[in-house]
Amino acid sequence: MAKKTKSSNSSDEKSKQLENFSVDGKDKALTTRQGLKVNDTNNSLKAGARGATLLEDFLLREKIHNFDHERIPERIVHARGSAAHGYFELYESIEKYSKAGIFTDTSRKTPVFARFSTVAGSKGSTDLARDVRGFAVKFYTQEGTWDLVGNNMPIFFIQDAMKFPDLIHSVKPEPNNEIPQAASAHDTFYDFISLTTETLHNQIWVMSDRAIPRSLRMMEGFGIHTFRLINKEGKAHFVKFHWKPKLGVHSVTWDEAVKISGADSDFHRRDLWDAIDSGQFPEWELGVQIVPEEDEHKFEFDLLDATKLIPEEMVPVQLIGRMVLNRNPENFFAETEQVAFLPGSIVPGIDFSNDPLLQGRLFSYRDTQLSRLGSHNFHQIPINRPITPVHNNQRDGHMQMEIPKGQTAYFPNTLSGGCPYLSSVEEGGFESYQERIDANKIRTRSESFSDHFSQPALFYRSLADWEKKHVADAYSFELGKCNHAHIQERMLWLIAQIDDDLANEVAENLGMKIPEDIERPINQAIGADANVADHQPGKKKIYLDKAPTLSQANTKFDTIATRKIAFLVADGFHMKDFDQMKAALEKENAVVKIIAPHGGMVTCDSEMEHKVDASIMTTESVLYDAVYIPGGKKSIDALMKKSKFIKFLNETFKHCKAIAVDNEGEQLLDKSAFTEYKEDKAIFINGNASDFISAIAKHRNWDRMDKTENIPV
Ligand code: HDD
Repeated sequence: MAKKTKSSNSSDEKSKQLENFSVDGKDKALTTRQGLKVNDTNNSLKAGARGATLLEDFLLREKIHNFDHERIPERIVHARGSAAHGYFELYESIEKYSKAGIFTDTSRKTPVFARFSTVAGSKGSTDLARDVRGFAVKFYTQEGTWDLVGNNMPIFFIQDAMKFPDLIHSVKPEPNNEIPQAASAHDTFYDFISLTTETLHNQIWVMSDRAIPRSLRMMEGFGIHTFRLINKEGKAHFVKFHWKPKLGVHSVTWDEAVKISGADSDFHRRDLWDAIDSGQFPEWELGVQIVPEEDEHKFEFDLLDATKLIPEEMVPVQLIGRMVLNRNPENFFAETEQVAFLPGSIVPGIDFSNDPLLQGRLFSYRDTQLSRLGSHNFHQIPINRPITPVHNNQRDGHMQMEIPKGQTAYFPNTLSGGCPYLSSVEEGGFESYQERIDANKIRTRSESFSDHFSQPALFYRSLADWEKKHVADAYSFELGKCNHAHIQERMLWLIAQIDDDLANEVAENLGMKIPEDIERPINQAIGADANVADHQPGKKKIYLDKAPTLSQANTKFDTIATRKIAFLVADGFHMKDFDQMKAALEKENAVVKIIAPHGGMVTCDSEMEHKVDASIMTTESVLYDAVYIPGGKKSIDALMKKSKFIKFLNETFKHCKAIAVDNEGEQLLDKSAFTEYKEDKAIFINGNASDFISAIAKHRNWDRMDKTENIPV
């Protein structure tokens, strides 16, 4: 679809609404919560300077009392998250599919609040855990709030919400010893996975690089479920939602993830905050895959099965608008911690499908907010308020913030003129899609959900060789952490249903054999026993040989904007080299960071001082996308004296990143563990900046992988 050209509304009603609730203590007197001005918040009231503290000290009691109750229960999943405000704007109306204002009115800039999260880890765990990432977007539309609560992977582990507690209990720390934190590499998870084979598709995605994103700004988002779009005539189309990041889809290696978690467990949170703070606003395009209802059963998989994706090669993603995140929260707790997303929050023009996973979610989110936010009035918390008027007869309860007027709290009524009144569909009143259902009440799993292997196999076949290697390494790490051989063996057999080479490589790394068969039925949990033999490559169930759009090798590599480039310097570095490279990189909106043997200032060969961004003692190579070393004998001699600079270089090489050096900088390469590989195509010695920039834009030079095995870091 053509990009929108005309300018959009600048009014951001949500920011204005939040401003009404914002409090700023700048140039204000300190007070109690009762508004009483305080003249001493440093000492408790005592019976004499050295006497006992007095119970009457209401200032002490209020301050400590409040402090004691500042924490609320963390989210039961997705506890660790980071969020930002922004807007969504439509390129062109898709009114033939949906009557939703957000999908028909191109003059709007709809305020949004997006929260990204890991799933398994506690609130204080690390950003770079190997995990799915939550991708939740709250659209404050003029017809009410729409919450699109997705993930960064297009499918989910399970098909029926009934299995969610089991899935989460299996991946969270084990109940006897609360180990491990923020990790799926343990027995209970793979015990459950190997007995519930519908999980294998999302599970292999978690073994891929998708689970360790370079940045929250460099990952896709998916609504996962099949939803419905409803147009003005009441006609429905099935739809799947996609978020396509402007910066492409890029990941770190597992070795980087392990080290980043130690060097900066807030890596993603800081990256998102800094990008917005510096005006490098993260951006995604919203895409839709549209399926006419009459085509519902044309696929080899069931659209209601959340463990299946629709390959873009079968139904293209139409890009219909963009989301730009351009404002950091004012207060983490008030906004990011208290935001409550509800998949059940929809607007006219959008509706649900009978996906059993979605159906269960429609209950759970509202329910969980009660224990998390403490009141059914959580929607009155500023960040959760719609920008549209709220009038109904729902009343009272803890923390009721509004003062309803009038004598009635019921409908119908005469005493309030029948108000708040009902709205017709034409006036914007919501009408559920009238889907015809002709079935018996039954507790079962649809036979159409029983293919658990074709799509994981398709995903794996579609990966580039370097991605496949990362999957094999990930399985070897994860299953290597399991202590029960029978669980490892089950998993090896199941992986062999996806790909023999993969299973053989993992089995070799585990020092195990792939069993001939495993105890059946596999799916004790759901009774079905998907006959895996049907799903070997080449068998009837395979509908695509490959789906190239699933591979990160086919993402965008057209920018180095916001990439962080480490400049390794010491006193006496060549100003000319430094200036030229810095100017070239910053012209492309990359971020240059000066790393020196010490903090404070570092002086170049023109006797000018430069502020050091990080001393080598406080930073690691894994926090940067590439390295540059300007010349200057004195500087290079000083760097050579610190082994950590050599380690920094060796790791940068090992992680297949670009390296550029000028003049005497080459001497540092000569001290590295990869001197024999100086001809590598992503190493530039007195090269030109544009080649270095192109190499950085390629994210990693994966051709180098076979040379990195012996790099000792
Ligand atoms: Fe969920 C939170 C995404 C399945 C029940 N979920 C939560 C969040 C995201 C998702 C992004 C964090 C929202 C935030 O930032 O506050 N969840 C998903 C996706 C799913 C999914 C994409 C499958 C397609 N979830 C799922 C199921 C259930 C839940 C099947 C229950 C039956 N999810 C919850 C929850 C959470 C939640 C327990 C915990 C915190 C919250 O709701 O607000 O209700």
